[in-house]
Amino acid sequence: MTPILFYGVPEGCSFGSIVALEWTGAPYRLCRIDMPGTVSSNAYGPINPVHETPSLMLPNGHVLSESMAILNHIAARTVAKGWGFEPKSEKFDRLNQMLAFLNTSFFNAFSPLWHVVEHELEASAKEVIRAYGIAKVEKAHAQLETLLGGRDWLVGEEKSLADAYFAGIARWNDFHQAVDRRQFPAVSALYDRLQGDAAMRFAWAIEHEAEAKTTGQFLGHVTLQEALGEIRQAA
Ligand SMILES: N[C@@H](CCC(=O)N[C@@H](CS)C(=O)NCC(=O)O)C(=O)O
Repeated sequence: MTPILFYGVPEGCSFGSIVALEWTGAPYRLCRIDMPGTVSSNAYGPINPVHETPSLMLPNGHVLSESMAILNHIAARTVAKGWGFEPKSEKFDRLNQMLAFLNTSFFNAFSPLWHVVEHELEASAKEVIRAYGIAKVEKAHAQLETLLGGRDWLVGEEKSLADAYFAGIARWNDFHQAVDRRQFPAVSALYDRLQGDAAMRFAWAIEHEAEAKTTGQFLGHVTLQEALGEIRQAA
């Protein structure tokens, strides 16, 4: 069976997994999951019991969740193409380090800002939580600037799956109007460099239901019901 990526909209961190699938070039399908509606529904439970996106249905019908696990799964299968690295190599460690930083410090820095958007709160509470969130986002950007050390890409001399994941989260800064990214020149340059990438434009178009031109092997969308049917059949 061709893998299916369950991606969340709007503004999902699944964006990086879509870009990773495009870059690495294996055939895949997509299943669109609205948040918070469909993702919290009972129907989605068999896909991911913790009700989050992304999730990836594998060729054997088993489902893998967590961005880090999905990106490492994709990387491990595309070592020959240069997307993954030999387990005892420096680049293997570096990719894991960057993915871990992005998945914890960078991702979580935005949590207070999402909380303000997603919950009804007193204006004074909103102000305090938003200020806390902005401070966290600023700190995470400063840390990433240090980790980049003036390099063009997060891992090595070429773009990697960490850059794909970065792009999907870094855009939340624009959504929340948190910090001026230009304060962090290497992070800002990385973000801008990625905007011109065909897979980034594809992922954006998919999310916005615009005309999307694959440069990988995207084979189309399936509904959640169709995906569940395939998973049941494979069990
Ligand atoms: N640790 C998980 C976090 C996934 C996560 O929080 N996904 C969000 C979208 S970025 C989600 O599905 N939220 C559910 C909701 O909004 O109800 C991962 O890295 O994949």
